[in-house]
Amino acid sequence: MRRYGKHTDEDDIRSRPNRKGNRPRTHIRPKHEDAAEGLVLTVDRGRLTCLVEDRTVLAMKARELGRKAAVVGDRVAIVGDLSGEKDTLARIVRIEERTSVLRRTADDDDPYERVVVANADQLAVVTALADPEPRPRLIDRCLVAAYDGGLTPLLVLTKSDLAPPDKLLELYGDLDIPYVVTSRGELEDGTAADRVREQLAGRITAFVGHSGVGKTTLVNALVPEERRRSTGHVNAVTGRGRHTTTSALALPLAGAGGWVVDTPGVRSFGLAHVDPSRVIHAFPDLEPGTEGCPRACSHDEPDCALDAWVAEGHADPARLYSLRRLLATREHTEGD
Ligand SMILES: Nc1nc2c(ncn2[C@@H]2O[C@H](COP(=O)(O)OP(=O)(O)OP(=O)(O)O)[C@@H](O)[C@H]2O)c(=O)[nH]1
Ligand SMILES: [Mg+2]
Ligand SMILES: [Zn+2]
Repeated sequence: MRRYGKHTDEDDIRSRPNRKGNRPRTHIRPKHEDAAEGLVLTVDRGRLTCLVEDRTVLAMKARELGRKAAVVGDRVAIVGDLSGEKDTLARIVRIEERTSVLRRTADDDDPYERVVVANADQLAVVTALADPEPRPRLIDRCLVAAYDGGLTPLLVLTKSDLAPPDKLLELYGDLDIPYVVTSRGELEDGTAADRVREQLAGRITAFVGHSGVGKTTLVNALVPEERRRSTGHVNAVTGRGRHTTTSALALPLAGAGGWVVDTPGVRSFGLAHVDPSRVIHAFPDLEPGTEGCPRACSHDEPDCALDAWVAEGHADPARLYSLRRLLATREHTEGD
């Protein structure tokens, strides 16, 4: 009998106790102990599409949740009609604690922060090598948001049929971020999807980036059509006749498992909410060097202890340079 090791874990996942749910609701229970578990797949004007067992159920927020908003990726407790049939509407009565939050503000002076995706563990920062031109400042800002929110970044450089990736890769080399480069031809022969999929297996990955970089094209290459159809994609046609994504959508990856979350293109990525001490967690080689820093050090001021730490040979100066470049990106308002 197998007791320990990898296979046991997988068996455990498969044999998870049956979730409660789908029981008819006879009266309102104050604690909703009969609620089912749902996963928010997409949100459209107050209507949330949730995955409950193997059905997609349309739901709205219960009044008792107050101002708290459920976002894509949220695990929720859901009650009411869970049949998933047409014209039914269930209610979300609780949002479970999040393991991560990807946040942005509209710009840096905007105190109103929104959660883009909950519970993702990886952030794919998608950048076209041309059309539209790459904007390193926006990449830097996405990276800071990832580090701040507890997501590990992945660089996805698209449209290498239009321009080479070398300059950009050099800029990010010292950050040790995994990357994938894709092109039109590789999208068509399936190799792009295969390589990207390797980086996504078993993880929840949010795709972010400027409009038109190819996020949806890539997601479509990763997720078979019938899966996409069952969740219903939301998009609109731009003034120039191109389809653009208007709300975030989570889609399951077949085979290796995991989820991808396609999101609408962003112009900027406001970082008003970011705390430098959370960002430095992503630099384990530098973090111990901050012990000698003054309180609330910005890590980019004369008394910062990191200069001495690096001068003593504990870490690579290029890493400190990269960290400071990322932290400095918070001081600029626009995204490029
Ligand atoms: N040449 C080239 N074009 C690509 C590639 N990938 C995507 N495109 C094209 O780029 C355009 C935009 O692609 P989308 O996937 O809609 O971009 P998006 O990032 O989802 O855009 P938004 O939804 O507006 O944020 C489409 O016309 C795609 O066909 C690529 O590798 N090479
Ligand atoms: Mg899109
Ligand atoms: Zn410091």
